[in-house]
Amino acid sequence: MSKQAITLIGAGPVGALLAQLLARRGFAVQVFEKRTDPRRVSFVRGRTINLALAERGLQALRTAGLDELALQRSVMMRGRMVHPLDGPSALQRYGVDDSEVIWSISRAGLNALLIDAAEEAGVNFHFGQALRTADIDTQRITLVDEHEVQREHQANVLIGADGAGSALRAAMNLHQPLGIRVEPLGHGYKELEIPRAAGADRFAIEPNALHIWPRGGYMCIATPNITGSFNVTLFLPLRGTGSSFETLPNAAAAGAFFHRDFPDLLPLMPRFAADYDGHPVGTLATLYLDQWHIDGRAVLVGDAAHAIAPFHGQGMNCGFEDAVVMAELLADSGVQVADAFAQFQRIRKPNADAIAAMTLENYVEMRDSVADPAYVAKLELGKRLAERAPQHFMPRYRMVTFTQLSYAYAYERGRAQDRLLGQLLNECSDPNELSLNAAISTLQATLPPLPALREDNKPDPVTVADRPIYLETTPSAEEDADYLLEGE
Ligand code: FAD
Ligand code: E0Q
Repeated sequence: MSKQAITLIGAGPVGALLAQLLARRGFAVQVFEKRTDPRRVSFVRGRTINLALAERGLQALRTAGLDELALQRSVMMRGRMVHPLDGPSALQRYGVDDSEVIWSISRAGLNALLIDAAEEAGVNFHFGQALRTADIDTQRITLVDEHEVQREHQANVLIGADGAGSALRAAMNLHQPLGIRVEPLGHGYKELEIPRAAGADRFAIEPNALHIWPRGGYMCIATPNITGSFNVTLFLPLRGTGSSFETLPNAAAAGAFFHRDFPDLLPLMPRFAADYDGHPVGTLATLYLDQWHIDGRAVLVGDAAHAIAPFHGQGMNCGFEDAVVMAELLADSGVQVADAFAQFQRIRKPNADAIAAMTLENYVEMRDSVADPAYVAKLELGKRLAERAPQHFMPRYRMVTFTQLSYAYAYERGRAQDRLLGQLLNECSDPNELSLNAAISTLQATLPPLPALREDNKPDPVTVADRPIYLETTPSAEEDADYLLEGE
């Protein structure tokens, strides 16, 4: 019996991972990738951005048997190191301890690892082959190489993992409007670098952190590389009379801006001028589609279906979840491909919408709210409730970053928790004055318990959209009551 053939467009992180998972499930997978083989080019400048790998992405890599390899190439980030304009920098831990950390990994390195693994599983890669057109009716696609030499290919099952600017999405949309909506953020980004330091230390600043220089309407971040250097990303409005890429078009103009707003960062970047003038401004947007697939013929995954802003570090993590769900659905032999695609959209779209929304909120929070006393009071009370009533309260950042609870659940639960915090603090503005016991009983009376915790203290995943959001297993009445009896 011949293996079912699948054609994938794009060998980015999501395409390469999905290709491997499908090949391991017995599919014959062909991948067409516009760029040259990332393993053969010695050094690609530009998009050597690091990615923050969190629990969801790591779990997908476990499924693929690649978690250890990925972690070996990563640098642990315990939290956000915030660098204010005046005053000392401070680490805000992401999790409760070192079991809750995220990992900085080079996009290129991770991509190469995924392609190697996919090839080993039997995937056939065709590099330097860009999708030009796709005729959904005849299921024929046209590909072009760098010399514009065309090639045709019959693709009966077509999966687009070709990123935010997806060519397959454009072709599908010609066949049947997908309801594409692009919401530009109005911000762009530029990649800079802190080189590896001389001497034994290697790292010029704390290696085990994601560094943030928040400045209101804009910010810089830096993430560590295993080699000792850091990738720095400047996020800045594209236009406007204030500080923007429009008013700071080149290093000559941007130098003074950095000198004024990032005085501790600028001296760490000896190649600032060359990087600023040499690297393009990337643009950022959120992408929504009503329809991710055309019956059983074509479907979109990862950024091609739902590109989001980068401010929660979840774009790739979300795309990796897509890949696991898609491979599982397609491998179910009792299900028609069209039903698998429909099911995929039904399961994943609410989650993609939720992380898109939470990411935009995280940006505003990071930029503005850290200084807002009402926000800080909520954060503080939330932390205490999470300590004292872990079955009933979990900070949203933790649900998103360190669990596999669905994004849709995290969004909904986060909103309910936030409303409750507002209510509690409304009644009593000083969180130190608030009776924690009373707050806990209100919490328990208002919100159902979180999904049950596994032995490793993490809640079980709630991945399927139509499963009840609140788990069947609830803590016993006695356990519940324990929280009420604990003293302050
Ligand atoms: P892509 O990575 O875009 O890959 C698409 C692939 O398709 C590419 O290889 C491309 O060459 C190929 N392709 C494109 N067009 C064609 C064509 N016509 N024919 C054939 N091939 C084609 N996510 C995180 O999880 N953590 C982070 O910390 C994080 N930080 C980010 C920071 C920034 C500044 C940005 C912009 C994004 C960040 N993201 C992060 C998001 C992450 O980069 C994306 O979600 C992820 O790369 C999506 O993977 P993908 O494989 O779907 O698409
Ligand atoms: C993370 C980890 C590009 C990027 C990636 C990230 C994060 C941020 C700010 C950015 C969010 C946070 N964050 O620190 O709240 O947790 O990935 Cl800008």
